Amino acid sequence: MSATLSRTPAADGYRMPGEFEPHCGCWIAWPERPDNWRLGAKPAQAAYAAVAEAINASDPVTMAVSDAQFEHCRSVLSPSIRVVEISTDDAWMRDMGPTFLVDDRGGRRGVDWRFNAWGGLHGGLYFPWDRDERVASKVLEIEGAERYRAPMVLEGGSIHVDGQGTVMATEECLLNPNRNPELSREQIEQALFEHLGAEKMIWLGRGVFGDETDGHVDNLACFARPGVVLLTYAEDRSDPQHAISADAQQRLQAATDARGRRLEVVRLPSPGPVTITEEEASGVDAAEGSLPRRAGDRLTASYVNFYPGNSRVVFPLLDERCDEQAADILRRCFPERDVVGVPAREILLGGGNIHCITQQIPAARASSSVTG
Ligand code: KQY
Repeated sequence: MSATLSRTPAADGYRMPGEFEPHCGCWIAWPERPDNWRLGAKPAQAAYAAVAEAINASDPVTMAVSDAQFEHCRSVLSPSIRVVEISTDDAWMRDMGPTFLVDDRGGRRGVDWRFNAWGGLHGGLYFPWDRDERVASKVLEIEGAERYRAPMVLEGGSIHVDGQGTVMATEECLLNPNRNPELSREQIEQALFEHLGAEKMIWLGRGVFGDETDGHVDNLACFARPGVVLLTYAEDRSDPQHAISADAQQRLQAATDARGRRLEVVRLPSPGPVTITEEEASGVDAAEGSLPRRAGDRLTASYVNFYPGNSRVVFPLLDERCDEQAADILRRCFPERDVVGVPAREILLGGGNIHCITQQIPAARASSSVTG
């Protein structure tokens, strides 16, 4: 394992940029485990490959894959996608991967958070998770980026930043005793500020109804740019998601960001409810310690779970009754980018979506005042 930096990113002048800022690449990991992905992960692999190709047209993609799947993965993906061998336990690069940071001198480093598979032995989604735990340091090694080892459990999908000092997360996830039971709310905020180069926290309450990650913010809300938040919103008052979205909207409208701005909230439709079919459930292998998949269970479908690439926004197609409406809203939020939908049901069946399986590398840029 590579050496770690001894100070904190904030002390060294590093910050996590907003995801809507320019990228120089994107990492994804190849799905394989049959107790999370139906039919030996073959349909999920096709869906991941489609996402990788869609993003690669905008941001160069690197795919992490096991030795066992290397040749197959290499043969499926375009030659311009880099394929590297890394052992993983599953395929959620957002959560096990590093959080990349930049400074204003053209530097790029990364945070390697502790990972416990979304709750460890108290509600976590599988055991063991030691290969996932080592992924962030390997990615940073390959990217030639120095590493900060954070003293807390955190998944990348549980935070969003505006790149200008504001962090957004849910209480359901970050304050869950299955992540950092020894840390108070204030200590968690402080650790986030030190590792993301931020100074203002916006706490939302619960994440999307039934989210097996304990309510990651990346299914509920994200920054489209500083001052503008996209929020998944269920209009149907009888849907349990309605109260969750309404509460999030209220909190966002009452908040100001790190620069003192009020936030504009843009609603994205809530698809579905989307549920798992008998055929889909029966294709997943049962295994001790893995989350069972049952016919009729509601899936955590959300259009907020998109990837904002440099020239295209890649978003999940989830419900043909509202896919086009979601695309229109995203086009209005990102008028300079193409908005490209990719069929994402197979990723959703595994418990997440396009944002959860990706990890952007921000472009490193020296600001002119530093370079003179
Ligand atoms: O959505 C995510 N960020 C990860 C979901 C993990 C699901 C494992 N079954």
